[in-house]
Amino acid sequence: MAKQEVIVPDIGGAEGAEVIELLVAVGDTVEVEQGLIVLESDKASMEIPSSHSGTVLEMRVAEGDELAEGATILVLEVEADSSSAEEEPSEQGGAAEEEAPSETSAAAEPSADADAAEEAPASSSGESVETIVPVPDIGTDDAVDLIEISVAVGDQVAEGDSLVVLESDKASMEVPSPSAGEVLEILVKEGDSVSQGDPLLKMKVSAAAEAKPESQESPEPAAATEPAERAASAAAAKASAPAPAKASASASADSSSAAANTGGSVYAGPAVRKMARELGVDMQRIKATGPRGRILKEDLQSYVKDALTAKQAGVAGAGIPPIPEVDFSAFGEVEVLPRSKLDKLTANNMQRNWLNVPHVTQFDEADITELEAFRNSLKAEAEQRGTKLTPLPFLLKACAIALRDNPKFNASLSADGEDLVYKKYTHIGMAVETPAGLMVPVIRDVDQKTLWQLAEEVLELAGKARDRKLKPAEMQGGCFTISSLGGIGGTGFTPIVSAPEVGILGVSRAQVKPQWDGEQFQPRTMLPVSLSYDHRVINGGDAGRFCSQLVSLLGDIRKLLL
Ligand code: CAO
Repeated sequence: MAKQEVIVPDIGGAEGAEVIELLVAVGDTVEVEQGLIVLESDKASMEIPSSHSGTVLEMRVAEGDELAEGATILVLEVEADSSSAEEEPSEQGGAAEEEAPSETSAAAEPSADADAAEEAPASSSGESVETIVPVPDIGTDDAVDLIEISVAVGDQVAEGDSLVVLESDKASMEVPSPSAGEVLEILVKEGDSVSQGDPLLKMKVSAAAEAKPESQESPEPAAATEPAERAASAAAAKASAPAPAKASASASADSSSAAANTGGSVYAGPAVRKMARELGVDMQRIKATGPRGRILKEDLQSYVKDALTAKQAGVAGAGIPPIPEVDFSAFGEVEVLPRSKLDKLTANNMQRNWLNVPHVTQFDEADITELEAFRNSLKAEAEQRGTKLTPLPFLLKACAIALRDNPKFNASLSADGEDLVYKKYTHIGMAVETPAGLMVPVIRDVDQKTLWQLAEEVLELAGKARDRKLKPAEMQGGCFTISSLGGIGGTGFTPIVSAPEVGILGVSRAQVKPQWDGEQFQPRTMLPVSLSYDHRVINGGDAGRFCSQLVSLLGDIRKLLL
């Protein structure tokens, strides 16, 4: 057994490529050519394969690190005669010796480029020359698909601007312009299969710009190439080919791996992926408009713009697609009336609560036959008192007791979701329908009030709501809400929790129904109740107990005294 460092091979001159994914961990057994990490520069994403087989002893990199050629990725424990991706006899000598030789780099292989690159005559002024930009070294001899042409004839491009996008089954990469200039002719079309050295397009570039890369990029003697060829070589060298060297010829730029960080198998170039990751955008949500479903930079930009606009309008939800706009007048006469402020506020609150709270609704029926008999017996007294005794005060009283005995229903989640805030008071909101919209005044300390006090307060607050005389304080501090449609009708409904409260009771219209008493059916007045709750806080069992107790209290109002 021996230790073997695995290093970043020649990655086409991409300086400071970022580690975006670790594909192995300490203890893993890896094979030769198995992907170890995914690197991404602003031009390409690439999977770096292992040069040896063995067991990972030590990871030397972490996600987010910036690596250059030669950096150690990890240390393997290898068999003494471990196979490697390279055939150099000197590989066992250590990391430096494993490094793929650079003779296969684009700039060092003038022949392929030279074959492809037409020599172009210099312009009459001598200041600019025509040159052919070929497919650079793309780390494989196989043909790859040309999936996007990013420029048009006549475009002025800057050095480094993307000219075309190539994609193999393992990599997608942009071919940048070797220098500033004008696109004269496009020699390929989308969907073509191209190989290293194939001509892509003809450009007019300044002679000075063309001369620059020669000294910087090409190790070849100047005499070996004419200016146009040198420009082509420079293009290849600069085109951030992901894997020009032998060791990295199989170093696939695995776009799907990169995609995993931003949302699975999406079809996009590395620059777009990088931008999406920086912005924290899940790429699977982006509508692609590029060829073959490719996500373009413009698609990402319009996604972000839409998200921001929707957020400002308060309708973003969780990235939920908007409801399409319809021209209703196309189908008949319409009248458009502005919504009240209250309506719009309620709509926003409802949507916020609906989207934030995982709702469950528990249904039950209370036998309120005795309650109704008692309530009817008090009608005259209610009138004398100048009030009205509906089922609602009984419901308030019963809920106060159920809240006391099931304290989770009287709690709220803390803002960070870490704690539950148990309230030691029992303030219950009551939904009131008004011409202006829905209002929810809050009756305070329900547990401490008599039925008559509650009846008076229901009447008073409902009246104030309808007259729009409620003060803000009278609508704040609720722990729980009752929404009673009993006076209106219906057999059941699912109310929306008013977060940060965690429960709301819906009350529907009582009906006389046959109930089996063990021997025969009896006509009983049954009150349907529906308890919606925040399932982040309340479990089904909690809700079942709350409802059972409520039904039991309403079924025998003597228990309200206990
Ligand atoms: N079953 C049968 N009858 C019922 C009942 C029920 N569950 N609840 C009330 N009633 C009866 C009352 O006893 C009253 O009858 P009488 O006049 O013969 O006594 C009649 O229905 C009307 O009651 P009410 O609605 O005036 O009084 P209330 O105390 O029941 O309710 C209030 C008060 C303010 C809650 C109610 O008027 C209201 O606005 N409800 C609408 C709430 C709402 O819109 N919820 C939906 C919110 S989400 O969109």
